[in-house]
Order: sequence, then C-alpha cells, then structure tokens
Amino acid sequence: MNDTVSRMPLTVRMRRSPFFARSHAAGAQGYIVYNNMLIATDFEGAEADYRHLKRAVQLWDVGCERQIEIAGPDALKLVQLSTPRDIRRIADDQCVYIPTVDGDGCMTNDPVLVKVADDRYWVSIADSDQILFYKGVAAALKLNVSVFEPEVAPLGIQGPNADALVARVFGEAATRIGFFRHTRVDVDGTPMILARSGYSLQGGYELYFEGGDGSVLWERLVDAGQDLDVKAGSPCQAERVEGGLLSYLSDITPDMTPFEAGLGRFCHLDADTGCLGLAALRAKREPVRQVRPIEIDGDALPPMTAFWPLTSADGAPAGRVSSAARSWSYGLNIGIALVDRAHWDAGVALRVVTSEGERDARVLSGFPGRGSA
Ligand code: THG
Repeated sequence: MNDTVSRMPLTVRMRRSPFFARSHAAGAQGYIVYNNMLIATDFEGAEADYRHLKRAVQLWDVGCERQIEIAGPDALKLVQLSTPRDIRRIADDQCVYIPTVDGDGCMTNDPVLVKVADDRYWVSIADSDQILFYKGVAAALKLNVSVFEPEVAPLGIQGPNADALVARVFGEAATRIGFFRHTRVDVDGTPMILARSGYSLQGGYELYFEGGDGSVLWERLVDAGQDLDVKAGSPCQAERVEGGLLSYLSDITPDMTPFEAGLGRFCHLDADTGCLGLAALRAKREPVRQVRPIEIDGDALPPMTAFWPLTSADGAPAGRVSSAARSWSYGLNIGIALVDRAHWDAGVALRVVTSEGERDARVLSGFPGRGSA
C-alpha cells in the first residue's frame, strides 16, 4: 500500500460503486468525490492516461453519475418541469442532454436523461442534489410519481477500441446503436441498458449496471480486451477541456443560465413545455457573459483550485477561467472561460491571472477537440 492508499477516506458516507474495488486495484493514485461518491483516478499519470484514452479503450467507474429514477403516470411531466429542452416526443431508446433549471432559469444540474420506458426515466446527474428538486415539486404539485435513487452504476467504456470490445462482450448488434441511443444487453442473465454516450469525445458507451458487485463484469471486459489494450481510466480533464465538455460546479455554476453556459440550443422557449424556469429564461435570452474556449500561452499550467480572473489586455475585468489543461495532442493550453460580452469574440487578446503569475491568452473560435479551433 502506498501513501495515498493509506489515506483513503474510511467512512460509509463516502459511497463506493460496484466497480470501485476493481478500478482502485488497477493502480489508481488519486480520488475524486462526486455526488458523495468516491471514484478512483490518475492511473499512469495525466498525460499517459490521456494518450491511452485517445488510442485504445478504457473502463471508467462513473458510478458517481447517480441516477434519479422518476416513475409513474406523471414522470414525463415532472422531468419536463425541470428543463427547458422539449422532451415530450423523444424516442423510446433515446438519451438526451438536458440543462435543468430553477424558477429563475438558473442551472441546477446538466444531466443526461435516459428514457427507460414511457412512464420511467433516469436522470443521470452531475454533482448537485437534484433529487430534492424532483421530490419537492412532486410533493407540492401532488404528482403521481415516485422519485428515488436506484441501485444503478454507470460504467464507461470509452475510446476508439470501445466498439471492438463491446462487440466481443455484448455482441455485434449492440454496436449498431446510434449516438445517444440505447439498447438492452445481457449481463449474466439480467438485461441492462447500454447507451452510446459518455464524457469523452473519443467515442464509446455507458453501461447502466444494475447489481451489487461489478467485479465479474469488469474482469470479463479486461480479459476480452487484452489485445485492444484495455485499461482502467476515469474522466480525463485534458481531453474533456479540449473537447468543450462542461463540468457542473466548475464551468457551470448555479447562478448561470443555460444561455450563459452556451447551452442555448437545448432551450426550447417557444414550446409550452411547462418548464418552471420558462418565463425567466424568456427574459434572459441575451446573455452578457458566455462560456468560451480560450488558448493560454506558455508551458503547462499549475493545477486550478479556484477560478482564475480574466482581464482584457489592458487589465479591465473580462471574466474568469473555470477549467484549464494542457492539451498534449495540440501542444497548447486550453481553458474554458466565462467571458464578458465586450471580450468574447474569437481572436480577442486576454490575460489570465493564474495562481502562479499572469499569462497571455486569446478567445478561440471553437474547442480544438471538436476539430473547429
Ligand atoms: N454520462 C452520464 N451521466 C452524466 C455524465 C455523462 N452525468 C454527469 C455529467 N456527465 C453530466 N454532464 C454532461 C456533459 C456533457 C455530456 C454529457 C453529460 C455530453 N455532451 C455531448 C457533447 O457536448 O458533445 C452531447 C451533447 C448533445 O449534443 O446531446 O455527452 O457523461 N450518463
């Protein structure tokens, strides 16, 4: 046992998923806490994990993406009350990325919604107590639903070799599902939902595992993927920053609207969806600050433990940097920033006040990981 392991939090409050033991045993050197759950991270170092994700396939214990199950005749109505995205006609096998908002149109979470059945949904949440919104609204409106956290733990299978691995373990048919669509696969006799989704831009799947111990499945995936170079991994900061995948409580804070977060394409304000934040959002369509990709000059950056102020070239306040990382593939530092309108056009020169001095920076036209920088 190394030093880090001996300092592992020893308490039942810090929950562990059915995959934690295997993921941890694979050589994790650190932990992340998310939705009161511990996940193992940092296997062979940040750069090695990043490069491996882009070339092979990784198993991610993302059991911390907790599910809120909303079941019953009013299930769709309750989910729709929480989001400006019109979800009234989604397909039976669909997953949808939904900004969720409060009555002021401010973001409470940014989950993936999974349609399990007409009267049964899973809200796969980011790090906030979103379940209280659903319980509170359901009680206040006397809706005919049950709201609870089921025993479901997503397992990410991410990377270019994910298709090959899924074909071997779950069958060729499973690889024919489209992006953000799902199917049922057989896991030791139990049908479980497998979706083509995940918190990376390298392609892959998420298995919504239902069960108490994921070790047998984990080992089966590891054995089947030897020649595909399968390894344990975890959501990769550098890869998700260069791809522009946002992180709630970093890039999206509870004072922000979906428009400020750059998620306006998921707001359907003309439809009478019933979203509780609809009226507020109609008045907040034109943000004065918005999320932007930025490039930050110089060598690799220090780790971020607080927002870094952003200024114009002449020192006027221009916003904040909420995430930053070395993008090794592109040889750049990429940041996700909340930028004031006067400074948010592509090409505008900025300064970042890092924890270790100032750096020059500029607004990019797109995130490099999306092939649009
Ligand atoms: N998968 C599942 N649950 C999750 C996450 C996940 N819950 C927590 C967290 N991640 C929620 N946040 C996100 C952020 C981005 C995406 C998914 C969840 C994402 N975005 C795609 C993109 O931006 O290209 C697709 C968006 C779209 O066009 O629909 O995948 O990762 N189960």
